Amino acid sequence: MIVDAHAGAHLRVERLSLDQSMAKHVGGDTPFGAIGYGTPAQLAWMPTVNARVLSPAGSMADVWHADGAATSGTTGCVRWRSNGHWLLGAIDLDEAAERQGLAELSQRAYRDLFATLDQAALPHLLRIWNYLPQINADGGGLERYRQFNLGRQQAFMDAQRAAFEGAPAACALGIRQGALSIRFLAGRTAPLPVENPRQVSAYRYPETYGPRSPTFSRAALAELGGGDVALFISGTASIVGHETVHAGDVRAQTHETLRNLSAVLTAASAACSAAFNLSSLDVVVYVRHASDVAAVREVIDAVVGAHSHFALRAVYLEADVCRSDLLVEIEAHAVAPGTLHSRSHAQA
Ligand code: 3EB
Repeated sequence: MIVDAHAGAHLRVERLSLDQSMAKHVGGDTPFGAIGYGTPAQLAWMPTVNARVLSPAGSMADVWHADGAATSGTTGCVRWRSNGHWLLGAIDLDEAAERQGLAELSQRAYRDLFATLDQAALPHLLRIWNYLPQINADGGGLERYRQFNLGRQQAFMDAQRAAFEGAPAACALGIRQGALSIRFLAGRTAPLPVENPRQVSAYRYPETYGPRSPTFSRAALAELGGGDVALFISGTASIVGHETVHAGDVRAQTHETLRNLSAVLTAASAACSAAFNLSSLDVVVYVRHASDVAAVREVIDAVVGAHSHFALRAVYLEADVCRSDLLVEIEAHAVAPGTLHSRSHAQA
């Protein structure tokens, strides 16, 4: 019997409106998975990001496609979907119902996340999306984002996962209410982490930002099969070194964030043969104050181009950023043909 060892090995992604993604579902097979922005909460194959969409196109989804039979299951608090090559997972944990504080809940969420990867024999995290209710609120003497960082880093260390160099690409945003929500994508081969030379690595932030540092790399490059390379850029904000710059000025923060995105792109481009550029990124723009959207959009249009893929396909969401002085944060992904350079080459 001839078995096609490559069936399902190629992962693709497309950004669609909610209507377009539902048509994919009804018209044929269920897509491998999706992450919806402001989409209905009950779609099992499309875990939602529970934030208000501020862009005119309304609810959107990043829909992931992979051939081969996908199976769904749960491991602890994780709901997952996998075809044996790739795994998309979702965690939604309500603090009140679970009667656990945010640090403990985050640690448990990540413990179950790693158990899911072990069980599926898909050890490598490509990207994690974290959403915390009331991220900047005090949680008994420690800001809730800092509590999350405590539990997350502890779980990485308990699972003997890289909590510093080699941590996955991620974002962490505040939602008004609801559950602690974590979405993640994993696969068979290790991504190549990328840092931003303009910024101190987040896992090396000084203790003034909390007792345990955030566990993420600025970006990661991953081979998606079919000769494609994905670039996952973590949440990126107006931080230079380790300090927030342009507090109170959303336009200047947007300019600085775009400079940081460009710097990450340059670093990523040196580590692979794929051609990535700013104007072709699929971005999510998180804005703390909905009233700032017009100003953020003006800066993006001026710097990147009003008719760029970046500007036209951007999803704007109302969300709190992890430092109370940050007003805007942008995350991105892109896929292009190419291969990764070896680790030693990338770090040379
Ligand atoms: C920053 O650069 C902004 O805790 O996973 C960005 C991306 C941020 C990911 C995380 C936090 C995280 O520190 C905040």
